[in-house]
Amino acid sequence: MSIFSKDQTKKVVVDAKNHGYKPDVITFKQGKPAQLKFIASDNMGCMDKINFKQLDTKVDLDNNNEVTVKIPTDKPGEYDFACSMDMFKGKVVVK
Ligand SMILES: [Cu+2]
Repeated sequence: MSIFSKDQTKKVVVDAKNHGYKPDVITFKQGKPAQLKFIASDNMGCMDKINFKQLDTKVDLDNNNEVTVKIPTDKPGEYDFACSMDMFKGKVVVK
């Protein structure tokens, strides 16, 4: 699901379920503001934390219903994210 707000920010909602992220590949346009919104679920296990390696960003979904992560779109790139055990993975593509 994509949501565009007034300032043209593209927001993509990512379901963080027990067995992976939906969607697990998210594409944004270079130069347009971009955000990911993670929705937590019950019984998250190791998915209660998300690690964006290249962005040096860690997200804590524990006790939260949703967390928003800003994605830099100033240049093209790929940013991986994964659960705290590096089992479940997703990818953000800026192009
Ligand atoms: Cu895991």
